[in-house]
Amino acid sequence: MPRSRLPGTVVAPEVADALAGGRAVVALESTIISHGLPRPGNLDVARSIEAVVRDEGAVPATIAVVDGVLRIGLDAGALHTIATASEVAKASVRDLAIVASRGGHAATTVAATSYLAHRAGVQVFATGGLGGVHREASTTFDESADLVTLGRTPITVVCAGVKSILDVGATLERLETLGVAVVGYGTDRFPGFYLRDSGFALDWRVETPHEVAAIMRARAELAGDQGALVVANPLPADQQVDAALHDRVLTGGLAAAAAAGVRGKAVTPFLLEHFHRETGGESLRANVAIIERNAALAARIAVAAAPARR
Ligand code: PSU
Ligand code: MN
Repeated sequence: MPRSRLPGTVVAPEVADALAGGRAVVALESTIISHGLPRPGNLDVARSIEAVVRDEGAVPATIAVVDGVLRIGLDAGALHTIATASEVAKASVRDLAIVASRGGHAATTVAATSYLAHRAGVQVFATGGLGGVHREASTTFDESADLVTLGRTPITVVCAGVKSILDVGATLERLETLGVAVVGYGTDRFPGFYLRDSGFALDWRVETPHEVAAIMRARAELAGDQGALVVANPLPADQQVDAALHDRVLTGGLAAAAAAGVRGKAVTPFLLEHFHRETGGESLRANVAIIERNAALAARIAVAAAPARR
């Protein structure tokens, strides 16, 4: 496989060709596959997200560390490894060199995926929900490194907001402080992942992939050190998780995490697992719908923004 000019990095040939030709590429996150979705169905979801991106005319580039190699675009074997291997670390930016030096496997968070995608020249990235400020962060200091990385990485990230397991208001304040732009896709409200509306308003709303592409071009012209552009894409009303079920499971999950003494980067996977178990599959259904919808929108944005198109 050809090595790229990026140290320690292999860009899949199909992705490298698309980038060189100015065609649409969408980066995809791998922590949702390894740590955010239950096995064994996670592998099928990983494949279906890639298929959705292709159906919309873009090339998928799932990002992960496999056998110590940073990979932009995974072949079938690498995707299988990330979805099924017994030891797959959850890597934020600070962990990448450590995993690489040990020759291990790691899935990349929103932070690490954004960082590697931007470095490889990929402009659009689809994920489920961003990491953010955890509840009680004022005493635990638990704030996802996603935020600070998005503050210095000029990439367009399509997500469904952040989960209600976080302090949504504090997360929005930190995004503002860090210079991360946020637009609602067909909404004036910041989405709450399982719920269409987190209860917080947004300043900006867009309606089409072309509007997002125009903002991306304007951002490139303005240049300078820029943060990310977050495109917040809510679930349609009829695909949300029932609000009463959601609130009940959230309360139970937060109590269970506290009782079990779960800390640090284990908190998010613990709460996601709790949701999947306690909602009897409802949260999983919503989670898969969110990722597929975000992948489709990201692909349409990537197509609208691709240099080869203009
Ligand atoms: N939020 C979700 N699902 C996820 C994650 C966040 O709704 O799977 C994952 C993403 O990879 C995100 C990471 O980047 O968790 C944030 O973890 P932490 O809070 O430990 O930074
Ligand atoms: Mn954390």
